[in-house]
Amino acid sequence: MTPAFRLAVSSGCHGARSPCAAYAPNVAPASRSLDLLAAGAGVGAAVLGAGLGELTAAAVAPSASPFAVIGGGMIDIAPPWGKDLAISWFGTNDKAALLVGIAILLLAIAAAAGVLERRRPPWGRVILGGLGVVGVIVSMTRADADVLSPAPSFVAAAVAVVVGALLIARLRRPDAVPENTTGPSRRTVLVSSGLAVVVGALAAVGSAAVRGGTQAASAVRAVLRLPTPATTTPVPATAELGIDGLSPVITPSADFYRIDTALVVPQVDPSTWSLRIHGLVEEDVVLTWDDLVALPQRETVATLVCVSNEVGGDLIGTARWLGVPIRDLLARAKPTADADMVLSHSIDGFTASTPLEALTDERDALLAIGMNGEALPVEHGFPVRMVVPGLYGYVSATKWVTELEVTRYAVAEGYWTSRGWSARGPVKLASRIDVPRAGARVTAGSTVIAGVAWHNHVGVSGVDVQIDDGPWTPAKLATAISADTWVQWSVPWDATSGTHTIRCRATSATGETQTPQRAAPAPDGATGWDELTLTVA
Ligand SMILES: Nc1nc2c(c(=O)[nH]1)N[C@H]1C(S)=C(S)[C@@H](COP(=O)(O)O)O[C@H]1N2
Ligand SMILES: [Mo]
Repeated sequence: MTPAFRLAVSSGCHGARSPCAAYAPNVAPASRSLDLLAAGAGVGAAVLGAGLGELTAAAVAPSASPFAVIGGGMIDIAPPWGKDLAISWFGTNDKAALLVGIAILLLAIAAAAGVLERRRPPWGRVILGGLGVVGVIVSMTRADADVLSPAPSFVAAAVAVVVGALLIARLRRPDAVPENTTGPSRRTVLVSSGLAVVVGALAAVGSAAVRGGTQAASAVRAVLRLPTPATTTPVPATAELGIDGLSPVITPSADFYRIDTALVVPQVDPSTWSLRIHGLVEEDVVLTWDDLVALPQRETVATLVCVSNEVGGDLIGTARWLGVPIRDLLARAKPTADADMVLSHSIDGFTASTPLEALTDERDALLAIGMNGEALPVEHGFPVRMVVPGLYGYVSATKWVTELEVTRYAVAEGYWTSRGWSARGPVKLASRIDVPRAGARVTAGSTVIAGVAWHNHVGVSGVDVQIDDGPWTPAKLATAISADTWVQWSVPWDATSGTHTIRCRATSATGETQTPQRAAPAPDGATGWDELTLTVA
């Protein structure tokens, strides 16, 4: 007979429906020290579960790590302002911040579940198990889910529930009553919980090692030979002003900003990759990697910018892209006359809505396989992504692309459009001050102000700089590589001591001058002049 049952009988309650038999004996006595131990046991069980879940993921379902699944689900359901806030607070570290946030939240829930499990079993188990069920369901609904996807979340939850229940049951033994603070059960629970945390952490570290060994895409990428381009875009020597601290006109791939919804970078093997063009077309087209690399390749230079880029922000870069014009591929499929949009699909479920016209007009919209002379870095879309001059990334630059669905704006929308962002996203005219850096030490005397300006696929005709309330001074422009790229600019400055505010504004090739009107990035890109206040010594 369990102590609980004996208690129930001796207190005179009978029958399964009797409220005191069902609940009262289950309520453990209040005790701060026992609650603390129970919270610790909850945390131990959760860390062990999470660690073994990560290990399972690394071994059998790389994209279904419980953390990635919960985080991915949160990214997908987050309100648009949430994404905005995350990017403005954490920039390209937004994913790390999300994972840390999830870890803290899960630990708090696990501690609370532990306390509850001691006081009112089985509610602690129900909460941990419930989290597991959510993980399993979300893992099965992700775009890249397969049969093994639920396994990591299932393992994590099962371990957490069983270990948590076993540990906390010990805290309900007769020797663990509040009055007895030295009973063996307490010690067992304390030591076991600590051990669970250590083993869980080791499993998590181990999973990173296992993952490193199975990064399928980077291994394939390392030995891949790219075809030589049939046509290239020259980069004039005068495109680079050679000023210290000024963004280089071509951004090294390692410094190129990364923005996407993928917590675990998709691992796509070129040998199994294919692109399907379908929808409002006369002919469905399927293209394999071998088909793609056999086509004449073009190397272009284009600036890519994120719609979330704030005034003065760094979510922008310029690269040499190698690929095939999307126009030629669409010509094979022959879009029907009623089509006005191409919804590109990534293997991870992300979608972008690109105006059909931007993919069929004269611009170099590419299905790209190379970046700066190498295969695409895995996090920049390996093996194949889109790059469309003139449009923000969220409506055009689909990474790990596998499908072009020819459709209409009236019937389909892209990932960010369904979250409140504009359906079409032409890049706005903008300019940024790079030199001097904010907070830099500037001494009085002759120095230089420099930066970059862009109006993708339109071109920049001039940049003016204003110091304090002085006149606008035209900057010297470097040679633009093309209308699809940003351009460097500079002006000499005879800095006088004191505090100064520097502003810049660009004028586009069509004569439009940047508006001073400040607008937030949502829903279609920020506007306003970049401005820097500094003290000259
Ligand atoms: N598959 C996928 N592709 C994507 C995204 C994404 O979330 N998933 N984000 C887009 C956005 S918002 C931008 S700004 C660019 C960024 O490309 P980069 O990371 O190579 O700089 O990728 C685009 N392509
Ligand atoms: Mo973006």
